[in-house]
Amino acid sequence: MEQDDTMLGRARVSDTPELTAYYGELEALDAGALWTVANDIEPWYPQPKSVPVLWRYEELRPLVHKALGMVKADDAGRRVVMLVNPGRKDVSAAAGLLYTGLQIMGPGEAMTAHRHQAAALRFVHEGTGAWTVVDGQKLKVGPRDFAITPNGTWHEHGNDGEDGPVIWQDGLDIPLVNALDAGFYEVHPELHQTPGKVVNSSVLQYAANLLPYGSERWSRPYSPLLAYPWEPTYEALLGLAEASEGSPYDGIIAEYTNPVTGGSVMPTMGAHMQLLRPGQATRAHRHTGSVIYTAAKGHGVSVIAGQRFAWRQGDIFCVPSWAWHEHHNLDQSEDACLFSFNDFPVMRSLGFHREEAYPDHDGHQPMPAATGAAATGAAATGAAAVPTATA
Ligand code: GTQ
Repeated sequence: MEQDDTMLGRARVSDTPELTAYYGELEALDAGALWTVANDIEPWYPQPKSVPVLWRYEELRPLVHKALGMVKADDAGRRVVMLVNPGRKDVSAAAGLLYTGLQIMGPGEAMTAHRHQAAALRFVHEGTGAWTVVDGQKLKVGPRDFAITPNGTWHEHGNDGEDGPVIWQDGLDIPLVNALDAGFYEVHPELHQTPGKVVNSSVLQYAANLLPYGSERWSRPYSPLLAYPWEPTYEALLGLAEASEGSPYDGIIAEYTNPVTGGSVMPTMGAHMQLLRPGQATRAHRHTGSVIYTAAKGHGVSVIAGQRFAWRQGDIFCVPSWAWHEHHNLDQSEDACLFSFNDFPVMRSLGFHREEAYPDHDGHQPMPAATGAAATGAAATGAAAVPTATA
């Protein structure tokens, strides 16, 4: 049955002069009548303010570079161009309660150390000299590597490459932490940590599906492995593609995990890498939780809430909570890979996780025209026809 707000059991009180006066009396006492807002604050299903958006790397990159010349790292703290969802400007979110941005560091630059309640993660777009020190562990990261900065850990970053700037993408749960009024921030008393001698020590310890001696004593709520290099990740996806069908909604998808628990890398944010086979078109589904995607390899189209977004390597796009979405690899010979991060751990731990399959059209949303009107100026248009084949 279609549900609407005129139903019995839903608020449906019409204004009268007496009621309007009454609402004024309540307001004067910092109170209000529930039935005037009930249908808004208890929607039938999620009503995100976030809209689907695609940010083109090609368009952002020159502006990210521009900041390098205009703002000193020491003055900016972090030199980052944020990606702001038109519906979430008030909280600086890219979607839902997730923040993302592109951080640029010039050759030889180093940022000071700080720590905060918000958790962070990094996905490297370009440059070979990036390093980060997280709780005293120096990590070197290159293109398509993924790294985490769990909440409360001291961290500082830099670029010791000689061949140009590093651009990496930051993902943080800042809007979530602020929504819960739980934010704290501290600058390191010495401005820098003293890193341990062994670079990438957690990567060296947690290799090849082996849990090292002593790992049973790891009791922190985040992964002891702090960086996940691209090469073994891609190898694993290729193996998975050979050995399994994968997900009808996401293709060959795997979650970056805490090796000790098998759970998400951090308590508030999870991350995945997925591979779409050549020509693959996934079925549409929707779920609670917001997702920020980055095209790590190849090119394709995603249909999000009925709108078409064409992406290529480096582009970033978001799927708001409960929005239908499906992904298409447009290339008939090359695979495509999408990195993504999400707030699923929060949804799961609070019992808010829900998911459903798109019921019609063989699991696909009606395909919008390639050059149709887009919801936001950043929406992609103009891609080639989407194949219907699935692997
Ligand atoms: O690297 O610590 O993009 O604290 C935003 C806030 C990066 C960071 C951001 C941050 C950081």
